[in-house]
Amino acid sequence: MNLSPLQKVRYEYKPKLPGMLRNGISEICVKDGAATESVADQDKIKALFPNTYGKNEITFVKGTNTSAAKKQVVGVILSGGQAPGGHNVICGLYDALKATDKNNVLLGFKGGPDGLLKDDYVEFDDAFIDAYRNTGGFDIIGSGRTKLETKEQFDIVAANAKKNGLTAIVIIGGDDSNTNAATLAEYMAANNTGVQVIGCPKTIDGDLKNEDIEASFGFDTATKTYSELIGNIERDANSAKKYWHFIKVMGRSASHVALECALETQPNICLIGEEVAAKKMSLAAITNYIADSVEKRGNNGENFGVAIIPEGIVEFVPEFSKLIAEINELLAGNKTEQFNALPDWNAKYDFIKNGLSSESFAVFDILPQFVQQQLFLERDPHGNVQVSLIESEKLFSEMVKSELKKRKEAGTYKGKFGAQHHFFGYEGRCAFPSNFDADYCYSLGYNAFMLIQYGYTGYLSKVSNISKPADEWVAGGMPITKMMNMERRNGEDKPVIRKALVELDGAPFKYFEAHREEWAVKTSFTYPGAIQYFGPSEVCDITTKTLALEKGVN
Ligand code: FBP
Repeated sequence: MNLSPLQKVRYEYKPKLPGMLRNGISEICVKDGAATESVADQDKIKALFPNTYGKNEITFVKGTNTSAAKKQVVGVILSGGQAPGGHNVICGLYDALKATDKNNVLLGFKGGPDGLLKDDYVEFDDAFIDAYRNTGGFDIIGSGRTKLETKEQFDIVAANAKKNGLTAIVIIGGDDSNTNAATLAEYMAANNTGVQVIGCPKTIDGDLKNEDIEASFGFDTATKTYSELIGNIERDANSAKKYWHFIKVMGRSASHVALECALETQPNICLIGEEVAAKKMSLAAITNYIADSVEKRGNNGENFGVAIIPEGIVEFVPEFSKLIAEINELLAGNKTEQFNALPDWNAKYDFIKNGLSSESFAVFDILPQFVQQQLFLERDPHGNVQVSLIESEKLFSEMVKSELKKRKEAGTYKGKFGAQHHFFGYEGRCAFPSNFDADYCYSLGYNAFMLIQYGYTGYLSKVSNISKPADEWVAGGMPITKMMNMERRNGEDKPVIRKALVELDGAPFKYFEAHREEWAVKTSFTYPGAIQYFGPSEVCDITTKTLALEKGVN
């Protein structure tokens, strides 16, 4: 393998463990915490998870290790979208497993949940693991998005687990994957398989968190990577003084990534989906909000700026969600073929006009034609519009352009408007993990093995107090059912982990709200620069602004 200089030296990095896990395996014991309840719908969740519901939170503390000696054969999967640090979760898991007993075995199932279903795995050894320490990506075993939810699937996983002598399975994933982990844990317990299931909180989106899980891994590195790029663009904008940059950032649903990037770079505009939904903002209202900033800055001679748009924004605009729902209906069944057979866009436009309600058609009609057509081009496997493919950064810049034209004609806007568009998503998901993510992920993996060794199942590996230096981190476990509630999915009530959206009364949003009016008019950009791996702590160990504000630390 060709190694870059950074890759070579990152292999040598020794991730930091929480203080209480540093004394060696023989010095780790369990302190029981309080019993837990699900975040909502307690009776229903309890009834669905009779073997794993209501268990105690636990913390690991220094003391004699009282876990029973037992050969462990652990299977691990990476599930869902890539997030920086995934390799280190596996490295931490491997190191704790081998430090406990060198005869223990770690199997990596390939391609996400499919690996468990197809019994497709590799057995890790030192040389294999050493080639992935402190590196980005999920290429060690790959990932996948197959949902593990049916009894048939669980039967197959149980049979493969039995065949390989698995004592535990670790699922490294986001809210959907950890919902699967909870359901699989319950199945394994109900069927006395002896297989424990432990989850690890992953997702760059930052929406898998609660008072115990302070951050999902990957959020730190991904937002620092996007913020570096946004800062560079801000500096370019401030140098050339001729473009407005519309930058969409990943985050399928929640706007945590956009908010963190805004706190790090102080752009002129950042939309927050959760606020758009709470205020029931229309597309026109959002357009006017951005156009006001462009107008004021243009009239001050500053014909440039930066606007951050969260990937999931359009689904938070009530009128747009309604339009999408009507389009899904309009093209249901064989009507897609009928639509596609129409000779040209004019005929299609008439079909749409006749099929939509007058309110939804009014929304459709103000969209730029490329978005109108995009809505009818791309469908997901269920025949629905693929909202994530809508180029919302272009949508808003086009709408702002038309609005500014009107303002120019009315004589209120005197500036010039030229736009550039960017989408930052995949650029950040496989970056070399920051020191924080390298340490946090290694600790999550190491800790996951301690949970296995002490016999827990249906738990999420939990490392908290993470806004402080690693020696003050607290390691333990939280029953996954604590995060669950009932939600409607495909016409059925299902137990799922509740997604943590941006809280509009939370400190990160409040800080942004208090400053955004000034940022909208006055150039206030900040340039975070690249992630630093070596050097003084004040540049190498910067906590995300989100976590710092939530925890009240600077
Ligand atoms: P997870 O929730 O699985 O961590 O994935 C999040 C994410 O990175 C989103 O930000 C993005 O919308 C999506 O994955 C992209 O998915 P894909 O890799 O399938 O294109």
